Amino acid sequence: MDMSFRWFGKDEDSVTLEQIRQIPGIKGVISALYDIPVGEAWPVYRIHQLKTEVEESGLALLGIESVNVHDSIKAGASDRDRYIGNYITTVKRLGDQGVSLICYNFMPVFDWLRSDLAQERQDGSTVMAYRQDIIDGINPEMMFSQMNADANGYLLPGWEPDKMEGLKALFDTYRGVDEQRLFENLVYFLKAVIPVCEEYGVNMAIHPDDPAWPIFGLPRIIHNRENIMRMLKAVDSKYNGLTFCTGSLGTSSDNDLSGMIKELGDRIHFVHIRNLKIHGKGHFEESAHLSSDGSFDMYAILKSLYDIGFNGVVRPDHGRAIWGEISRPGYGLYDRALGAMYLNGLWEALEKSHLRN
Ligand code: CS2
Ligand code: MN
Repeated sequence: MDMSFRWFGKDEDSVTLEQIRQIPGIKGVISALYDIPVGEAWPVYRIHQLKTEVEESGLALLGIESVNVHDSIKAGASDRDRYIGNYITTVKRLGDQGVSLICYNFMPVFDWLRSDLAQERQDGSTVMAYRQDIIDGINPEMMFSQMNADANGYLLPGWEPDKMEGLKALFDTYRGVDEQRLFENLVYFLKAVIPVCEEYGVNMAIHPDDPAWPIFGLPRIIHNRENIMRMLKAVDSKYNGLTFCTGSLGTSSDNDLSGMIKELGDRIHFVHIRNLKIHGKGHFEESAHLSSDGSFDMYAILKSLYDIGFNGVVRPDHGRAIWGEISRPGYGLYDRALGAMYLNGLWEALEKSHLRN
């Protein structure tokens, strides 16, 4: 297992590569070229620059999160082939430079959603939280304003304020796109991209929907055992895999996280680990990684990964805001570093108890 840390680049992150390097056990970072508009091919020199910058700090570029998929591809619009062509160019260029992991998602229009980016807990820390009744009473435009106002000045992927202007048109492109159509559009995309991944040695790892159900009337199709298996079977190549994100799949108590890990096996290329405190259906808050702080059994999750022989890339996911740190919501240094240490500790115990038995 390679422990990694997400890094948004030196202009966009409050956390530096030097700080990340001092977290014990971290082998590398997960990053992206955040300023390249979605749908454009990534320039070779920019990929090279990113990789060099990371390597010069003593870390490795372990993967990209995300090479985002243009909405024309997701909606199956008439210009999708052009964007798929650009995507393939990016895959080839990343593969050429030794990057072998791409995380992406297939959520229409938005990325992850929370009703509160800084809910205060009893100990004075703040966490991101979700309440369906609040989301039900809000429209996407209001949501944009709220998420951006509360993001400490950072841009949240999927919630770029300029998107708001074209939002109506964007929703219109999805008219008639139900779950089945969205699935077909995903398969169309994968059938074009996966053969290139096979040739260039690049694993595609789709990120599950967060939360694990449709929002704002838009379909979502990657959030439970059945629809993930269906996706993996539709393009049955090892390179067509999954980012197993506990905090996304775990928003629904119907998902048995440990059981899913065992079933998905070697199609899991990337793991995001965080814990949630589930208060009820459609109501949760993020918590510290420690099992007893939330609703998930972290030991069981790591043990399942250990049992399937997982040797891919892991990262701590969203953390709490603690010790007065101001950062991009969910992506401060302190709580994610604590998370990484805890996960490393569980992993060490698993390895050593296995050796002893
Ligand atoms: C991430 C997602 O911050 C997060 O919760 O897990 O934003 C993730 O990067 C994207 O969905 C992947 O495309
Ligand atoms: Mn995630």
